[in-house]
Amino acid sequence: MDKNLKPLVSAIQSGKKITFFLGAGISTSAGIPDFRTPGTGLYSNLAKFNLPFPEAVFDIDYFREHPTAFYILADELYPGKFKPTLFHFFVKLLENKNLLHRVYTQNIDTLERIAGVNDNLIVEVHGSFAKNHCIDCEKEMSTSELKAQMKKVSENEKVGIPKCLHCKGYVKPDITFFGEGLPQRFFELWEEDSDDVEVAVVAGTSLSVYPFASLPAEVSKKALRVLINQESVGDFKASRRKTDVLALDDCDTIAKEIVKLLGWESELEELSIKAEEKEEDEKEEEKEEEVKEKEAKEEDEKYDSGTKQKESTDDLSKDISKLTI
Ligand code: CNA
Repeated sequence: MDKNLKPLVSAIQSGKKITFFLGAGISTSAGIPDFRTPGTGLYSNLAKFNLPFPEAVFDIDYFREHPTAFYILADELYPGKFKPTLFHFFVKLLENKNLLHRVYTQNIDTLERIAGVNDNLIVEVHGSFAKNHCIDCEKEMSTSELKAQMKKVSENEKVGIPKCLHCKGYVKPDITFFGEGLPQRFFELWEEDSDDVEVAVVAGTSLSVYPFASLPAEVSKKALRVLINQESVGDFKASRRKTDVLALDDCDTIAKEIVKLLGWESELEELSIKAEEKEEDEKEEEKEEEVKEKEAKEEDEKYDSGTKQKESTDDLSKDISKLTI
């Protein structure tokens, strides 16, 4: 095992900024399967969908005809169910130290944001679940409407398929499918950043989806490149540079080692505790909101039935008065 982390630690200590290139492997310890790990990866577990080929679940042409497979998967993976990993907090810690240049992530789980990394520093190269659009008329649908429609399950369906309120076309979250273009923000920022990468940390990715997979090869020869992954991949395998650092192990384990070498362990722990507290507060607020909504609904219903009762009493007294007259 090659885990010579010293060059990376020295670069961090000398104030060099890190640019991350991330993939599904940094989120597996959160309970989200990656694509390609044999046995546990999503592609090994797609048999239940009877797909013509595994990638079809994220293929725009297949989605147009058969949106259910994607929505069953989306229901399982929808953000909100998962917590950031130690690796995500490591990224956040670097931001706090003003040592984070940018995070290019292929992940659609938004765990970088949930860990608190500033939106401006994140480039979600393959989009995310943050917004949704109709695939026909391109009108936006709010996430609350999308989630409500996913919950509207009819017979024989596991998940509702959201349809556009304007044209009834299928709606999908803005995650980039095979056959779609990448977000403009990616091209703009990579144009700006590509010459400025001092330290490139590539983590948890098989580097097999292009154009993302070619980014590590595009960074300057002067930059230090580090691969943190279970296996050697992409340009690190095909065109390894003399100065490359390969840390072939679990992402969290390596992040822990780096943080230990930097003496930042208590700060990392504090970050995850704070995030946990924040999450609990948010859950508490959500619960309070639900109770308030329920009370307001009950109040409305009481009012409605009171009005109805009054109306029927009024009707009755009218009838009685009619009778007496
Ligand atoms: P991939 O092709 O499944 O590769 C994952 C890589 O990570 C493999 O090389 C694994 O060996 C490695 N790996 C897995 N677990 C660990 C770990 N704990 N520590 C270190 N290495 C590990 O996934 P890529 O990200 O390369 O593929 C790009 C796809 C995956 C993008 O389009 C994503 O949208 C898509 N994806 C995202 C998520 C997510 O958002 N969490 C989940 C699944 C797939």
